This record gives sequence, structure tokens and C-alpha cells, in this order.
Amino acid sequence: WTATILGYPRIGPDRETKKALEALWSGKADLATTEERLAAVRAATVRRLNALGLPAHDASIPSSFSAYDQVLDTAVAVGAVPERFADVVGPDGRVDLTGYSTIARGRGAQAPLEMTKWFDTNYHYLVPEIGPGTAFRFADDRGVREFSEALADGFLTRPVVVGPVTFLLLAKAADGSPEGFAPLSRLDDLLGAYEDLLAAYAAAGAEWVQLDEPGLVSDSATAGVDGLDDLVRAAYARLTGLAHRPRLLVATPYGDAGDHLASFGAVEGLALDLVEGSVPADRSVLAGKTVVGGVVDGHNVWRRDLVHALATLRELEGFAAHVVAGTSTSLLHVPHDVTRETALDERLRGWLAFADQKVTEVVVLGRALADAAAVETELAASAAALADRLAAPGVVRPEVRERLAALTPQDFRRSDYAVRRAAQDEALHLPALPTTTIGSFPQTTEIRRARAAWSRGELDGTAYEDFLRAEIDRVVQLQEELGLDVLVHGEPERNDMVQYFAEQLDGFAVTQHGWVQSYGSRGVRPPILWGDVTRPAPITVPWSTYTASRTTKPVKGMLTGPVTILAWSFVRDDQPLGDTANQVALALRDEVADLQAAGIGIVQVDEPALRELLPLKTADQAAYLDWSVASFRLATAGAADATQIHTHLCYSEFGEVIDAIDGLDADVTSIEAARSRMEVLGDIARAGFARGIGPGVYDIHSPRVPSTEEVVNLLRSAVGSVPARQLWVNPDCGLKTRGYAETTESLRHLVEAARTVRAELPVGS
Ligand code: THG
Ligand code: ZN
Repeated sequence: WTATILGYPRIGPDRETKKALEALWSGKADLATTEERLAAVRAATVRRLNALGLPAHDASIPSSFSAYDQVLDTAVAVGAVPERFADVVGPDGRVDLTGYSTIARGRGAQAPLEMTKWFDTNYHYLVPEIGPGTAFRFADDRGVREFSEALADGFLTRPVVVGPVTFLLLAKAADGSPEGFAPLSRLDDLLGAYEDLLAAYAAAGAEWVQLDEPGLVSDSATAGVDGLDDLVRAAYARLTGLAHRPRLLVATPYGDAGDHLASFGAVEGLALDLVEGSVPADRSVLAGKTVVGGVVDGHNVWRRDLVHALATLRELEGFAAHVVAGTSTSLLHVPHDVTRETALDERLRGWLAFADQKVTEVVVLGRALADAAAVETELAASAAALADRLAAPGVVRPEVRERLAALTPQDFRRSDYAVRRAAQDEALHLPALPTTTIGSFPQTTEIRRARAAWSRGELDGTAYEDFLRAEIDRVVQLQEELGLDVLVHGEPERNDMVQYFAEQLDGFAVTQHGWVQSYGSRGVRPPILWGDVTRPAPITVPWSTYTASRTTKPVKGMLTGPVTILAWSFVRDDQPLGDTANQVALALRDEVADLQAAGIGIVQVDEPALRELLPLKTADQAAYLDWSVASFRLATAGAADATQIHTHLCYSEFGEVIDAIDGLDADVTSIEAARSRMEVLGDIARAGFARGIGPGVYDIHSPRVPSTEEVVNLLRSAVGSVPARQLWVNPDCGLKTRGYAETTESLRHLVEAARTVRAELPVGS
């Protein structure tokens, strides 16, 4: 082979996988029909990859399908299904799609596997639960059957499996494991299952199997593991020592595997990420191997400079036995096909490469390795696209550059908190333990329908705005009835907290079909941030001022912060992220100023993704926190002392970023805390955090309604660890995905609980 990709989107160009799964879940389709639909997605994928230039018979087409998640697939394949799901495992060890969905999504008392971010991407995987007693065995042969299905169809593919070391590094200790138990201690036992799996692939005719070992590039995955390389060396010595096995290609996407590469021993192939990582300093690790040079970025949507990529591949020649052009990661992180984006500006479209275009890029590079002259036209075209992008209007806007260049430290700084606090107390007159929500209210079917009708042109702009105002009226009235202290408008006008702002700012484009899997059947359509960012007109001001006109209570304006807008978009790669973040921050700063001028005294700037974008390498984290915190401050520091700035963060692991949260200098920070029963408040008190804090008092990710008593207890415990004058009372995230029935009840209990605990506070607090 001369070219390959490490994996391809599984959702289907029209989200066929999502539709098939959701039909199964809702009872509209049976198992057999669902399996047929998924098989059709796989068959179309191999045909497409073949048509794009990956040969049918040499293992360059990956078999990388997953119905939900590749880590769950691996867990099921090696028998690592937690005890509570014993009923979904068949006598032959197989788990059917219904059982597989139960593990992923839960059922009744069977809680699903936990979900968390996959390396530095926006994909989320299911966390395996491994204990001392997990009985590993090659249990489910779904992957082998998928390989055989493609072979019968005329395609010799290369199955892709999560490698054994990464599988255990990403797992967590099952409940009830002894203190200090590490899943990695089970590596030896797990390898037996991998040996049988590899033997089954060999028996089915597989020539190569790809084992993904990205765990080795992540400092947080490998933190605290002693003797990791010895373990890796022993594991791969065992796998390569098997008598009947396919050749092994070990892939280390999402970064630089550095010194770990030598530990893969006698594997026949290595796939290196040459976008985030680099050509190994010690090239002797490549000797005798097939080396896939991952020079085409699997993370972003920009066309590659193929001349430059080819030069990088040439650095491997003479060291590797055979060089293959490849992607840095699976293409799971990018949409299918940019040619379908007919509404996109044509010039912009010419700069973009989605999955199918990236396949073409690696195919061209593969041909270039043999004979660069044969693809001269393609190489020149890629250089021309890049040059066109650099010179295009809007990519650089002098007025934006000048504004950035003129910034001084003062623009990033507000008055001392004590001064702000006094001004805000006087302006807002809030009670102790003020109650509020995170911002969004339930997105009902009627809201979705109205938005869809409006975007299809069936509902005109005036009628749509009337509908939204009526919705705001309802939400305001509900909040007044419930007795909440700080009101929101409920965000009925927003499809998504990032896409909405991208649609209103210059410098961004949005797609029609650009879906990317977020987890399971769920997807997002990340905007494309291609140029310098400006705000042609106020965005949220009309909605917030309308809301304020309907109530005498304070209204909180709602914005998405610069770091989150970047984290959930495809971002230009021609300048430092910090510069791009500051451009977005300036647009938001203007929005904050306009809200304030319109009389909105509280503005929340959400940064749920602050923790998400934290680099995998510890050495890179400080620089990241510097620019991300600075951009938030730039967005908010223009606010007057009396304007109260809130922020919201979604994750519970605050330890790693607590200094950054402090650095944001928001007046009030709301966080997820209900599931950890407020333990996070201990961290916050110890860190000396002195500003307002709203630990979420109930978990909005489930429809369960908390009792008043339960919330009272949480608040009493909060008052025990943080001074009452710092505390706010709110749910732990936005209410967008909830229904009104449980939302109303839950908020009623929240307000009652706040009143109860408020009455218990000593006078004057
Ligand atoms: N917005 C954006 N990115 C995100 C999140 C977000 N990334 C991280 C996290 N939140 C991911 N979580 C979700 C949760 C729900 C859905 C997607 C990602 C979801 N998607 C709908 C689906 O697939 O059917 C589509 C929604 C739509 O029509 O736009 O439900 O909040 N940008
Ligand atoms: Zn949240």
C-alpha cells in the first residue's frame, strides 16, 4: 500500500447510523432491520474509499466502523462487560445491538458506562470498568464478522481495534475494587483475549490489524504509571510472538509517542502523527517497518499543503522499509464531504478538505512518493489553494489587527473584587443565597418546529420573532411564579450555544451537512472560523432587553465565551489560537458593553469547554491557560464595577484548572457539583477562592426531581465549607435537554430549599 487513513466517519453522509439506532431505540425498527442498515453504511464506506483511490485488496482501507463507540466495541470484544449488564451477554459471549445500547445508555437501575472526552478531540468515549475479577476472554466477534462481510464483498480491509495498553489506560477501576487498584495491572490477563482476537482475524484472512495506542501520547493517561515502557515491551513481545497472526500496525495518533515507540518491538508497522507529533529523533525505531506518515490532519478541515507534506514523508525514507502516506488521526473528527456544501462560499470551499477530500490527499501523496512528477498538477493545486486563502479578503482585516495591537494590560483587568462587590450589592439588592438558572430552558418540540419552519422559509421572520417573544413571556412568568431571584430569557432562539454566535459573527461559516459524531448517535455541526472576527450588529441585546421589559427582577444576559467558541469550531490554523481567541473576545466585549448600556446588570459568559481544551502534554498546559484565561478576561473586563459577570463551567474535575478559574476573575462562577455531593467545594475553599460560587444543587442530566430536603442538605453542607455570602443556588447546567414537567418541580424545590437555608443564616450574612 502507498496511502491509508486511520479511520473514517461512522455516522454516514446523511446520519444513517444515527437514524438506524434511534429507530431501534424507539421500537420503530427491529434488530435485523437495524443490522441491515448499519451493514449498508459499512458497504457504502468501503465502496466510497475504494472509489476515492484506496485499493480493494491490500488492506489500505480500514475497517473502522462502530455502531456507538470503538472503546465500547473493544470492551465487548474482550469480555469486559460490567457485572450489572450480565443479562445482555449471550451464552456465546456475543452482545446484540440492544444489549450493546443498554451498556451505552443504561436501562432502569442499570446505569450506563460513564462517558468522557477522547484525547484532545470533541469525541466522547465510554469508560470501561475493570476490576481484579474482570474475566477477559475473546467474547464477541462482531469486528471479525464485519471484516469477513467486507471480504465477501470483495474488499480486503484492515480491522482497527483499540490497543490493549490504551484500553486499560482509559479504563477506570470498577466499583468495589481494592484501594489503589489500577486497571493496567490486568494487562497480562487481557492479552490472552487479544491473542485470540488476532488469531480469529488471521483465520478470517486479515493481513494487517491496526492497534490504536494513543494512550501513550497523553501525559494524563500515563500519569503515575511506573515502568510503562517495560509493560508495553512485554505486551507487544507477547502479541508479536503469536504463531498465527496478522501483521500489526500500531498507531499513536493525537500527539508524539516519542520514546515509547521503541517499546512496540517487532510489530511490522507504525502509524505516526506527524501533525501534532514529529518525525522521531531516533529514526532507528523505524528500521525494517512499514511506516504510515500521518501528514494529513485528521482534526481540522483545511486542505493540506501537499508539497510540504511530501517533504515530511521524505524524511522517513531511507529509515523505514516502506513509507505510506496517511492521516494523523482517524477522520472520525471531520464531516464526510465538502462538495455537498453548496451553500458555502465557493472560494472558502476551495480551501477545505473534509474526510473524502483528505482521502484524496493521502492518495495523491502516496502517488507522489513513487513519482512526484505524475501528480504535479495536484501538488500545485494544493499550494494554490493555500495561497488563495492567505490573500483572500476577510482573512486579515486591518481594523481587527489594529485593535488587537493596541490592547494594553488594562484591557484585561477589572477593579479589585471588593470594589466590584460593593457596587454590585448596591445595584442589584439580591438576597443571601440568590437563586438563578444556568440560562437555557427546555427546548420544546414547538420551539424546534418553529425554528425548522423559519429556516425552511415557511415561517417569516416577524412571525418567528413573535413566537420567540411569546416563549420568553412564558419563561419569565414561570420564573416569577417560582420565585427565582435572577431571571434568564431561556434561549429559545438558539440552536446551539456556539453555532448561534457563529451565525451572527463575521469570519465564521456554518455548514448544512457537516455533522461530526460527538458521542453515540449524537452529533454537532462545528462552524468554520476562517477569517478575522467582527460583530456586524448586536446579537443578544434585543432578546435580553425584551426580557427585562417583562419583569422587575434582574435579568442575566447570556453569552458563550471565546474559548468555548474556539473549542467547538474548526479554527483557522494560520495564526496562534490565542490571537484568534482575542478576536472573538473583542466581539464579545462589544456585546457585553451593549448589554450593559441597555440596562442589563448581569452578564454570564459561559466557558464549559475551558477544561476540555487543556493540552494532553503537561508542558503545554501553562501556555494554554495563559491565553485562554486572557481571552475570557478581554471579553469581560470592559464591564463596569456594578455589572456582575458570571461564568459557567461544566466539568467536575476542577483540581487541574482551579487556578485558571480563579484567574477568570468572574464575579460569580457556577459549576457542576451535584453528582460529587459538593465535594468540589472543599477544593474551592482550600484554594482560597473568594468570589461568588454557584455549586449546582441538582443534576440536570437526568429527569429525576430532587426533593426539597435533599437540596436543603446540600446547601447546608455548602454553607459549612464556603462563606454564605459567596454562595449562589442553581441547577448544575442548562435545562435545554429537560422537559418542563421535571424542570418546574425541580426549580420549585430549589427555591424552597434556598429560602429554608437562608432563614437559618445568622443575621447580617
Ligand atoms: N455544542 C457544541 N459542541 C458541544 C456541545 C454543545 N460539544 C461538547 C458537548 N456539548 C457535546 N454534547 C452534545 C449533546 C447533545 C447533542 C450533541 C452534542 C445533540 N445533538 C443533536 C443530535 O445529534 O441529534 C443535534 C442537535 C442539532 O440539531 O443541532 O443532541 O452543546 N457545539
Ligand atoms: Zn454545564
